[in-house]
Amino acid sequence: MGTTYIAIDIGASSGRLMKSQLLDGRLSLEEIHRFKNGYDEKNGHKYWDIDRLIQEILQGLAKLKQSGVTTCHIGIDTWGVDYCLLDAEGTLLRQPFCYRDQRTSQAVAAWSKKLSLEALYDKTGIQIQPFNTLFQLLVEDKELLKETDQILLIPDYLGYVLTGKGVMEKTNASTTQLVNSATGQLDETLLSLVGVSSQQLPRMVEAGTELGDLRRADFPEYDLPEAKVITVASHDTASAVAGTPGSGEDWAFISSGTWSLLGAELKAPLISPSGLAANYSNEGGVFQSTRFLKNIMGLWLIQEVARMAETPYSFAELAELAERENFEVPLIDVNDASFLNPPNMGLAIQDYCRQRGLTVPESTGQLALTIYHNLAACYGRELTTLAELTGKTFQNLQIVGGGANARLLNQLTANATGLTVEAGPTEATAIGNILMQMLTTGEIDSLEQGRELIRQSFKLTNYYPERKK
Ligand code: LRH
Repeated sequence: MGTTYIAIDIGASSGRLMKSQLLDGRLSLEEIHRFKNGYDEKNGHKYWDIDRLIQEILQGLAKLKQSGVTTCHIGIDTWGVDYCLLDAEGTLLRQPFCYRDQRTSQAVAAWSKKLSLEALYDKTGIQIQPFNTLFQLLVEDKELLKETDQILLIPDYLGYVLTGKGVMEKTNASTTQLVNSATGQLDETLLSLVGVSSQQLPRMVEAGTELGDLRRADFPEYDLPEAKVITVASHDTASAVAGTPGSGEDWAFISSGTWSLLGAELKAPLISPSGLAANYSNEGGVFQSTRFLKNIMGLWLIQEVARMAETPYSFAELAELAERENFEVPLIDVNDASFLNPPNMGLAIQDYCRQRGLTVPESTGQLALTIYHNLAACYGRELTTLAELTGKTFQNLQIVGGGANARLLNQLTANATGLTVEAGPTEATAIGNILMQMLTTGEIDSLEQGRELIRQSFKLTNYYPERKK
């Protein structure tokens, strides 16, 4: 029996524990446990229920033990930027804020009085987004910060709960906008400008290091397997790109989930005034690579339309409704700030169109078609910008994540970009998480080998640009 690897992969809308083994040159992948995620609203603010997420992880691990697995390796990845505040006893001081909370709506303006956005981008190479950890810390409760012994990013906090060891994993650290791109270390000036001392942050580690053993005795109410926790690429996007089966130099990617992260893997950061103008990020990737990418509003738009619809449509049904529509689709900017956290996404899109004298999508199908068309159009524009900024000529576009299943969106994307789209795997994030574990245990030797394994193990679907009729 080969080594059993468990990916704990939690995104903004769902979490899962996936089990994998390397058998006869192929990766197996089996879902052990899946659960919903989403922020809670309390006193007008948005928080993650991190205690529930921990219970879900423990339930999943107990299911694994019940199925007969007694030892395994574990890696954890989650969404970026958010963090937990801990006191000297390691107790959580408050449930973590969700990055969509309104508290940072004025933070970028407040920051610009301290240091220009140009200087901030120059130092970090990170896209200016109000929810970056830097801006969240700027508006953080200063009294609570005084009581804070350690600040841990979400996946690092989960690792800390399981093992008692606190670290700051590098790929996710880059999303904080507190890391100096030239040194790869936390930037003391930025830290002092947000009122945090480097003593409050744990040591930084590379993806692919052992964290520690699962402290089973801390969870007597669960029957858990013996496990070694490995720090993987703990930022979900970093794991997703590690789990993207691109080969050669000329591929771009879209990690398509709640967000669409569109970009390319580079050997070094690319920081320039045009990168800032186009708002591209240089996020840290595995093995010192750079994920040069842009956050695009993504399937959040469709998730929110589905959530507010009177009929509980599945995403496949929404796509069918959209395909049946025949109306003049309005051109909208999917990244407009009004779509970040509106109470009702359908109404927000209608208001946007009305204010600009555009055709107003009325039905759920029209709204869905508007979203799909405009996401694809945005991908088309951004790929042109990406090619200009990087000097690359892209041959194909790899789409991974839940959105790799969105047939209509993939076809519209092939049409809008003029590129062959290779879609899949949908579980690229969990797979990237597992590949980093296998690289740490020595079961595979290189990321290239891992990406080749993905091609051998999972079905990928091609979409080709259609000629206009
Ligand atoms: C995607 C993601 C993205 C971040 C956002 C907060 O899940 O990690 O890379 O920018 O969530």
